[in-house]
Amino acid sequence: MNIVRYRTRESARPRIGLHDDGHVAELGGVTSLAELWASPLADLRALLAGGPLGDRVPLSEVDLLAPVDGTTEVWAAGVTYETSREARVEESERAATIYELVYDAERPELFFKSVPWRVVGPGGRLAVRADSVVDVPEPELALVVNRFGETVGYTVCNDMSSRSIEGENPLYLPQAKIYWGGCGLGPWITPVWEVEDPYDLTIEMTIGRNGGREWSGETSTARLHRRLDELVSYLMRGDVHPDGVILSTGTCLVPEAPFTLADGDTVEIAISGVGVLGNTVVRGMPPGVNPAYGHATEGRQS
Ligand code: DO4
Ligand code: MG
Repeated sequence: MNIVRYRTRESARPRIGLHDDGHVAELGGVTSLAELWASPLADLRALLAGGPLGDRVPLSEVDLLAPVDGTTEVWAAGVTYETSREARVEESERAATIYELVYDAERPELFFKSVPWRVVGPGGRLAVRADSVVDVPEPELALVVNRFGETVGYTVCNDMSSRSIEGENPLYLPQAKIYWGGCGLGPWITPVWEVEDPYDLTIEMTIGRNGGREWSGETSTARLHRRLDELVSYLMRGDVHPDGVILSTGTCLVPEAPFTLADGDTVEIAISGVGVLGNTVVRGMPPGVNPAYGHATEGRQS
């Protein structure tokens, strides 16, 4: 069973529901995911077990939205796998040692990644920046953490990254990581009690180009260099997250240079026991995506 944020084809209203066995049913009385993350884990579990459900609708008849809303922020951890440390050292000639230092340090690297309205959901368009030359998707297990710091679920995150901008200077990290179309989440939230061992999940990524397979790789969360609760505890230190928070846990798959994403590529990330997130990639912001006009962007989900 998974928690979904979705729309029916008849109405623009985002709904919260449960997905099971290829069907979706609306969770009565719940209007946002954020309100679910304001409850303790035990109450969430009781609600999902006994909450009033609407009619079951085939999944194919609804549109899944990015599973994040309200003021729930998306954060991410960096250099939590050896592969990521090696990739950053390689791309960052002048500041390579900072990645080695953070890999071994007690305090993890945590960075702000996205506000909900900027997150791209399943099937949506992710982007690479027009002013970047080397870009990769980063397939990551993301934790859904409630306001009390309890991990209540898991989802798939694509932490899109500009390797050329970050590689030029690590102080450019926010520009390499936070931009229109730079964060994918979905397809839903799998409750924590449905995943037996989060340290034994397979993560697969396939990048398609011109109808063929351009790159693919597979790894496991068993290779994580940090404990998940340790990452959460640092995120909750000295801060509050009243609507909960999503914490992406870092990448272990980095397509080797000179690979770079191209306009029209597809990216599919599958995490065993959690779900599959599929998106297409555009280069730059398409015409019409202009916040100055108060326009909803592709990434804007509600
Ligand atoms: O240090 C920069 C970001 C690293 C990152 O996003 C990752 O390891 O997944
Ligand atoms: Mg990352």
